[in-house]
Amino acid sequence: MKDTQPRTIYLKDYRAPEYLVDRTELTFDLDPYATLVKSRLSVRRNPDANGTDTLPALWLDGVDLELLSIAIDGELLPAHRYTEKPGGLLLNVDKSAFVLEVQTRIAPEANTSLEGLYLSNGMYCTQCEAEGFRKITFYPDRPDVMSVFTTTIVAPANYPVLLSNGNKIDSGTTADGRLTVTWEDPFAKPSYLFALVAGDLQFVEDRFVTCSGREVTLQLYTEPKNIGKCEHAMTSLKHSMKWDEEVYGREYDLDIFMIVAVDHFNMGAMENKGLNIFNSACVLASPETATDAAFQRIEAIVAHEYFHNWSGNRVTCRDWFQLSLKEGFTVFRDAEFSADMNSRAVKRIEDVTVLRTAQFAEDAGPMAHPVRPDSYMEISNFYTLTVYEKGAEVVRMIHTILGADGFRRGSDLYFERHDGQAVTCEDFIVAMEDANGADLQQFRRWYSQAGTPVLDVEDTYDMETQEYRLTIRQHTPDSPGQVDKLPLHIPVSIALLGRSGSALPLDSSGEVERVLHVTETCQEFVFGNIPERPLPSLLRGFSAPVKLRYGYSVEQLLFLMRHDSDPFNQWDAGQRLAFDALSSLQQAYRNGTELELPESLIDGLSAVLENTRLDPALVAKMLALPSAQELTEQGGEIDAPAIIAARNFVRDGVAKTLKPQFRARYEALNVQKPYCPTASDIAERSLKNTCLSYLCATGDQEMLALAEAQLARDDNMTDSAAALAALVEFGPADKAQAHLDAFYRQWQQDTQVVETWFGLQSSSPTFGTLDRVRALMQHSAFEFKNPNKVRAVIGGFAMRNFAQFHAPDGSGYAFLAEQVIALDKLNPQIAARIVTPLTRWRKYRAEQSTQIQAALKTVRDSGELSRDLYEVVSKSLAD
Ligand code: B3K
Ligand code: ZN
Repeated sequence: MKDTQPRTIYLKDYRAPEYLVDRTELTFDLDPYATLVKSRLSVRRNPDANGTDTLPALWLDGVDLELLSIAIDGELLPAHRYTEKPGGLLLNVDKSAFVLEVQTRIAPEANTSLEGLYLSNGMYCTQCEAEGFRKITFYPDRPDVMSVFTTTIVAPANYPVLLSNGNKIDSGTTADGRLTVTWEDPFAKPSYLFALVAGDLQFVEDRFVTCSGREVTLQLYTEPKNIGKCEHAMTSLKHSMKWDEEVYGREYDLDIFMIVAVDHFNMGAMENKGLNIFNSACVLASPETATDAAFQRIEAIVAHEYFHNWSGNRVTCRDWFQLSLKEGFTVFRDAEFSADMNSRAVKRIEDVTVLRTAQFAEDAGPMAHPVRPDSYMEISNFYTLTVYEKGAEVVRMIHTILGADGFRRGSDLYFERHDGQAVTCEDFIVAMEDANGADLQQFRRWYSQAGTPVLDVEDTYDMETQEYRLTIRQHTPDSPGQVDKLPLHIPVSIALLGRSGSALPLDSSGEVERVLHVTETCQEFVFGNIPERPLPSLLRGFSAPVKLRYGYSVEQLLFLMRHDSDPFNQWDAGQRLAFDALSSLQQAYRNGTELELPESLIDGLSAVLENTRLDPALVAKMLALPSAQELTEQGGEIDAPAIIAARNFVRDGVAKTLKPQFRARYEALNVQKPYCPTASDIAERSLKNTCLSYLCATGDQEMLALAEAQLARDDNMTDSAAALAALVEFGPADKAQAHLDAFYRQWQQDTQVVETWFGLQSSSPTFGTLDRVRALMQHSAFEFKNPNKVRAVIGGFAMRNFAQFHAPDGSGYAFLAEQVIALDKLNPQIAARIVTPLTRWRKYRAEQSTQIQAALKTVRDSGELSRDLYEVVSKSLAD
């Protein structure tokens, strides 16, 4: 642990930049160990900076750079004019406008943090968000300094593809035979959107004609071996471009849009202006190698990065506290896009599952922070589920409050008013208010208060007056640094179901669904002319990111599962039923009493399984029991063995009891047809494979043979991976190993499939033991410096293998601590993320809690930690 703590940065300390950079001209002379970077910056005093007439010193951020020279207006600066400090350079300035020239040397080959300029399989690439540009050259590396960039790249002839942002304006060969290309991006941008790529790449090309008739060239670059895996991303890109024109009126602005796939990448993708860089796993797909989930993820991420061109690039963030301004909004945009392209209900269910499983846990843990954080030590730690997913829910609530047309008026005004600016979440809300004459004063608290609000709902019905009353209480729990929270403005969408199952009219217009605006700590809503005691369908479509409590009986939940016209609530009723049953079973397990199958749940699932009118994808979602991870969010102390025992008991019971129905639906859906990633085909495969998994859970040889036959058919990765996963989880270990070996032999040349293969083993609750995980780390295809491999093997075990990670001897925790310590030396961002399961120690029962805390302390005491890891570990251990 460090003796001196990293500095905490506060939102309240924000100051406008002292200097602006109108133009940034860069030249890169590429070399793995000694890349020369020359920058020529047109600097001027910021007229809006608060300050005196005397010229302040100019601060330039810079990390891991070798400074070669500095000149102002062509004159080399003597050493007394500047001071090199940790994290940058302070320059004495005697003019209010000047040209600053800086030369630095960097070593991309030595850069394992994958931030700044680095090499991936011999390809040069960059990642600058949030603060990676300072690893390339000295610069005011903050998003409110926006500049027009020109970039020249010089490279040996074995790097024929040289890319940067904007339009290519020049290319040629130097006297010594090296290649040179110059790019210019006419749109002023912050340094975090800068990108450079150089390699021996191939590309596929397409075109898109925008709504105003301009033709845009679309190019997708990969290593030659992957060139056959680009079609889906290209199609997704064209769909995204069209959707953004139709739904938001946003047209693309450059003549070219490029995407590059790289194997070494810290996250999914990056929206660099005109030159998006993607993690290969989030862009490359073919039916033989990618699952349906991968196809849908690619469509969503391509859309997300493309949408950033407006929500993030044309209008960017003033400072990093405003990150959700671009991320929350863009996640909302991509979610709506995916909902329009696929099943809206299923997309919503998937997003809410992530939110309730992981974001709620974050909001209740030591790193809890508001959607707009007040402080941070390391901004990379704030690319969180709260900023992204809860941020998107906040935008969704604005959409619900203002309606689709009002929201569009607001977004039009926001883009028009702030085009070319670096702005704040407040500016976004003000645009929404101004365009609609709306008052979102109280709503703003969603940006500043952390924690998941809890709504307690009670109701009464008076047969005589035909009045139905709903009483809603809201409460937001304390979180680190925040107590006594104020009531929020919460839109709660509701309907009232009558005995027949249909929704009762709420007023004379026949309206059957209404958004209640909950703004008080305790509030009553009265509905007149309700002819019978209704059953409320609450928080329809999950209209707010809250925990809602209402004392539904088992019968009422079964009724909602059958009749609710809101598919989300239909699904959620089944989840509540399962949650209740599983929590009673956990209690029984602890008491040592015999476990009994919950008949009502079986009845509910049986009805769902036989309902051929429902979207098969929704049926698959309704059949899935809450994951072990979701069950940890039930409240109370987490008892890992009890969760596992209860869940396995119900799963096996459901499998055995409903085996004939699972078999029938499996057979009906198991038809041979060419693979197509359409919503309806994806839906059918998801139900088919859900049935297969239950069938294999019976352990019955005949059922395992169905999976073997499906694996042998081998015509698409969705079916192959599902069959293999079922065999690995439920079949005998020796056979599982044989299938895994054969699968590896077949796919060893394909990086993405090998990653799937790793993940499938390390996350298997039966097969993925710690010994096997350690063995996987010794496999020739495992690479500690590659985040995808680390996420697949170590992340698969620690984050998706609840049973093995929580082995009673604590070995899983000690293993994770050991890996985190090693990773921190190479890649702090990945280390700080993968440590997450250890940060939740307080939630577990006594012995586990002590073991997890001890593992975390091992990390803390292991020596000097990166700023990233220090922040997470110290906050998690703080009293
Ligand atoms: N904006 C990037 C995330 C950058 C993360 C930096 N640590 C990807 C995205 O959200 O679109
Ligand atoms: Zn984003």
